[in-house]
Amino acid sequence: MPNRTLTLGEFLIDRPEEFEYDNAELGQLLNAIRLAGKVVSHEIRKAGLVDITGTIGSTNVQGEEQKKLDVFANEAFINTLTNRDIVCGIVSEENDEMISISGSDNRNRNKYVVVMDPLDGSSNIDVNITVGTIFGIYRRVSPVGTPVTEEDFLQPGNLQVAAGFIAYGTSTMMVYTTGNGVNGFTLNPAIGTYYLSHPNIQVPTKGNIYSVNEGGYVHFPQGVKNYIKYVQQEEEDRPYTSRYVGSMVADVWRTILLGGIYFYPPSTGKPDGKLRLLYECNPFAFLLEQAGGVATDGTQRILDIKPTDIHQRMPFFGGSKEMVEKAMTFMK
Ligand code: AHM
Ligand code: MG
Repeated sequence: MPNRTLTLGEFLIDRPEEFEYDNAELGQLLNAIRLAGKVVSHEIRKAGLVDITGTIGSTNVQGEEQKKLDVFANEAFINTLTNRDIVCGIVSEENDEMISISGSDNRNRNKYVVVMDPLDGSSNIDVNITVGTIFGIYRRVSPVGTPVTEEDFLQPGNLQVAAGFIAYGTSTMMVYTTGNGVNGFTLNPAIGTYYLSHPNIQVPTKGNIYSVNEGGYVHFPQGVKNYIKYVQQEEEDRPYTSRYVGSMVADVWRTILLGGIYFYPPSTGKPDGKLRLLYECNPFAFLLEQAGGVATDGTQRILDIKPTDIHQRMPFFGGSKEMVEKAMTFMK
């Protein structure tokens, strides 16, 4: 039986083995993220009650319309991390350029950079469906005390020191890894405390759910079409069940818990798919692998890809080991 009374705060203090180095600094950084998550959760719970779910008319770097809550979440995370003087730079889906944080003495001595999608799946807010914050944390490669550079963010995902997400669903949950397995915490909103609810999460090696936006079928490569036909065949344990929320946080979390495969393939209009390598694919790839799952772009391990652009897109196939490996045989 898991210890149901262990809080995230206690967990961070009790498990120094979670942090390979700089225990205190990385712990403080995760504390800042969990705090901003509470602020965003509180705001999201008011959606529909106040005039906050409409668009504000501006577009972000991908040319998509921003929602007010996207902007709120982006500011909540940036302000929390900046005010606590805990990182030297941030890349956010909502900001075209990387954010360089100068630090209290204009010589930023912080070691970490954060990549994040402050509110993923935000088109789902107006219809009361789960959205989430996705984050990845890296050690900077530029010297401490100098301004952050793009190279600090263009590191392969296998160099993440921590990654995770906060899901704002039927409950608010924070799930993260520092490379020592994956643990999930559920927020008790009455007292604002996250409790360890999902210790040492393991992805089943096989499941029976496939998750993809099949509306794009005609534009998928032949290998992806063939794989979709395969999962729909009446043979052995197939056809699989289809589930697609359209919020990566919800779709991948379900895949982690129940097993299955989630994919966002390339298509004729989107040769690199839709998902962003830095702050969508890599954090989930790290979580999946830490929980015994697999994440690839169809042919290679996501975590080994060296990014070339901070907002780069990448096809994504993640989930149960046996299922992702099977899907890859169709991509060859
Ligand atoms: P966003 O960052 O603009 O919200 O886009 C990412 C989201 C993912 O959460 C989700 O899996 C995907 O877009 C859904 O896209 P589509 O509507 O093309 O299926
Ligand atoms: Mg997103």
